Amino acid sequence: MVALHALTAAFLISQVCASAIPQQDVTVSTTSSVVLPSVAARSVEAAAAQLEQLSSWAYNTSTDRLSEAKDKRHGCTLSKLRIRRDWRAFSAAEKKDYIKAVRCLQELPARTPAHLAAGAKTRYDDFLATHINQTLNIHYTGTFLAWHRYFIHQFEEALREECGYRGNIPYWDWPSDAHSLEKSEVFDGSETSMSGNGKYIPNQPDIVLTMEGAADIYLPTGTGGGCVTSGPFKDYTVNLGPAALMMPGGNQTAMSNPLDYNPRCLKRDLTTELIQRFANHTSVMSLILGNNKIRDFQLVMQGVPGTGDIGVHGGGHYAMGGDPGRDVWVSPGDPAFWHHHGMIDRVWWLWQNLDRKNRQDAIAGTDTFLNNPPSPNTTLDTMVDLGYAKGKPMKMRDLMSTTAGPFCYVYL
Ligand SMILES: *[C@@H]1O[C@H](CO)[C@@H](O)[C@H](O)[C@H]1NC(C)=O
Ligand SMILES: *[C@@H]1O[C@H](CO)[C@@H](O)[C@H](O)[C@H]1NC(C)=O
Ligand SMILES: *[C@@H]1O[C@H](CO)[C@@H](O)[C@H](O)[C@H]1NC(C)=O
Ligand SMILES: *[C@@H]1O[C@H](CO)[C@@H](O)[C@H](O)[C@H]1NC(C)=O
Ligand SMILES: *[C@@H]1O[C@H](CO)[C@@H](O)[C@H](O)[C@H]1NC(C)=O
Ligand SMILES: [Cu+2]
Repeated sequence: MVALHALTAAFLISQVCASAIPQQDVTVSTTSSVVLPSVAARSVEAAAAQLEQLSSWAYNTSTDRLSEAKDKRHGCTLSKLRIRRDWRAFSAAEKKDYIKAVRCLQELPARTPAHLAAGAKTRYDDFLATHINQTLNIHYTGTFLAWHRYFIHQFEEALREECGYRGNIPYWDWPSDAHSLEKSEVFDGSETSMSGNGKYIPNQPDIVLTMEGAADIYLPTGTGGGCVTSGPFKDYTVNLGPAALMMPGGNQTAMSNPLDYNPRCLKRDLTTELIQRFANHTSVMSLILGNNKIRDFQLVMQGVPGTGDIGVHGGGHYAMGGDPGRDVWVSPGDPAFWHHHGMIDRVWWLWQNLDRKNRQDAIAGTDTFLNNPPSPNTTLDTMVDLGYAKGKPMKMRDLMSTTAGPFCYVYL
């Protein structure tokens, strides 16, 4: 296995040009007369309206293309098209079906051989083990977006094929929760949430993300910190990790082998401020409209090292807080991971739709975390392999479109 402890984020900064990324306008050619925004609105309300418009436009163009048979490769047709929706748009019964299926995966036996990951006990853990095993090859790489697109798709397939789920995976619309994560339908602790906050631990010092050659990033702690106390995942155990868990006060915790068995409660530390700071409506719109090149788009989304910004991707993860929310490697161990990455995938989809010709197959980066150690450029022929989680190894080329098969979904 790769050197797990290499990820202190300390060695990373030297690899990246941390200079400001120019904000450019997007020119959009559309058959309809709709005028799309080209610059993110500074007010949160106006940016929210922009996101709504863009979302509606992307949905319309995607479905129009399908009805015109432009995307019918591998048999994706309008009648087969799946529609992924905001968790808020799920009915209570739909939410319960999804939660039931996730819990089912957490009870089915693992397929990962014990000698490869002794801690993988359940089918859910198979996904977690794959993510831990490949962390340094799927973040800050050319594969980041497509790998996670395939990963959540296969998770959805597992829910459907192995647990009888009939719906689609949801997304968590972070910016709409920027006023209060405690009241978010994803995290409110009710029977229809992904469980709520951790038990409150007072006086927790900040989280500190350290990077050599760059100022430390201080992230506030939240309103929880301990074990999750309510909702469907109250008694769920996280079996693997930690690998690089950021602790209040600046320490990191890790197992010598994070694939070993280490059962413990799910901890959360809901931190609304991190959504306000890094994943508000303006952040989302400026990410989408201000970055024409895939290199910039994916880097800004994950946080440009050295700028103090952790991006919408980091914002969502650290806002859940706790264990494994603050551990990049083990983050799929939090059952809200899939909601978060649904939104990540949606934002990429929105960005791609603005200029399909140039963005559909755009890839930048290499196969290693910030190209450390140096590795080949990622290309459309690079293989993505989810190990014992689910699905065959796939070429990047087949993971770039959500509607050209094998995928057949859009976001609403
Ligand atoms: C998308 O289509 C619907 C229904 O035809 C229409 O009401 C809406 O305005 C369209 N959205 C955009 C942004 O064009
Ligand atoms: C981890 O990755 C290696 C190299 O690709 C692979 O041989 C091994 O089976 C993987 N282990 C798990 C648990 O997926
Ligand atoms: C961090 O770890 C050191 C060494 O184990 C320990 O002395 C210190 O108390 C820890 N700090 C916090 C805030 O937990
Ligand atoms: C929204 O997020 C951006 C960073 O993405 C930040 O600069 C800005 O201050 C945030 N806005 C508010 C109102 O917090
Ligand atoms: C890899 O990508 C970089 C940046 O686009 C480019 O300069 C370089 O020539 C590429 N290397 C190879 C071997 O294609
Ligand atoms: Cu990941």
